[in-house]
Formats: sequence, C-alpha cells, structure tokens
Amino acid sequence: MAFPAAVRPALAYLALGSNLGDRVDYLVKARDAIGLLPGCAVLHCSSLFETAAWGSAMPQPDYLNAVIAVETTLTPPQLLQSTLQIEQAQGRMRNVEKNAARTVDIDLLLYDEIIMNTCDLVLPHPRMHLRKFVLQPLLEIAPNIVIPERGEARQYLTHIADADARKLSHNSAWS
Ligand code: PH2
Ligand code: MG
Ligand code: MG
Repeated sequence: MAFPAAVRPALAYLALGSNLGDRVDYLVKARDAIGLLPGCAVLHCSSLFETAAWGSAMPQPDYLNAVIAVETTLTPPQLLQSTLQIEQAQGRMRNVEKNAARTVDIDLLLYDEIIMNTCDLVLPHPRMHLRKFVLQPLLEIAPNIVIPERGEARQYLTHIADADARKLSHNSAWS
C-alpha cells in the first residue's frame, strides 16, 4: 500500500510586539493562537523584552517584544495570512501612520533557509538584522542562527546603536 510522502515541517522564527493595552495579554494570545494554527507548534519562546519604540516621530509607549520558534507545515504565504488574521482579531489597526502604536504585531523573520521577495512577503525579514528588539530575543532562543545571505545574526548586534532591550526576568513564562 502506498502512503503519501510525509510533509517535513519547516522551522520559522516569528517576532511579536505590542505597545498598547495589556501588552503581555496580547502577546500570550498571539502566541497561543499561532500554536493552534493547523500544522503549527510553538517550539521555543524567548523572554519578554521591554524596548523603546523605534521609528516614531511622536512619543509612544514602550514595546514588549519577543521571538518564537514555530514548527509549521504551512507555506510562508499561508503563515503570513494566518498571522495577519490573528493581528486583526486582536484589534490591530492598519492604514494608520507608519510605525503607529499597535496592540499586536507579528512579523515573519525566517522560514528555514528560504529566500523570497514578493510584494506581500520578504524573507528573511529585510530589517531583522538592524533591530535590537528582534536580535536580542532571537539570539536568546537561537544563539547560532544564520540569516541567509547575511551570515550569523549575532555579529549584527554589536553594530546597532539602539539602547539595549531590557529582559523581563519575572515574566519568562509570560503569565
Ligand atoms: N515595531 C515597529 C516599529 N517600532 N519599536 C520597538 N521597540 N519594537 C517593535 O516591535 C517595533 C518598534 C513596527 O513594526
Ligand atoms: Mg513589525
Ligand atoms: Mg508587522
């Protein structure tokens, strides 16, 4: 009897951020919703890191940021669509100004070693190596991670002038 080939899951890294409302609650709900997607399992969660809002002309509340490692059989576009739906379900407003404060933001950083560049999705995330709020949590759960076509993620940390993200030690389980 012939069996269909097993689908080898991919390993994706996703960045989560929130700087509005109950930030921990939004991040926990986002992570849990990602874990409930078909063919997805959350393998690792970084600590929560508190970070100054980057890239906004007006003052904004600080962010909580984290990175999670997700095993998935969804394709990159399917995973993107699913994360956009989760953001929307959690009250994320789009079509406001760039870098506006948000209840929750879910960004695809890496998907195996895939390199892609479409109008909806660029992998690896084109700015991930420039942001401490991404690299610090990512390196906590994947210290040797390599960014395709860029090299070891850890080498980029030393070049970034942003203030360090502050790791929240009392909240490593996020609850
Ligand atoms: N996300 C942004 C813009 N600025 N700043 C911090 N500290 N953390 C973020 O996640 C963040 C940001 C756009 O997605
Ligand atoms: Mg973002
Ligand atoms: Mg985003």
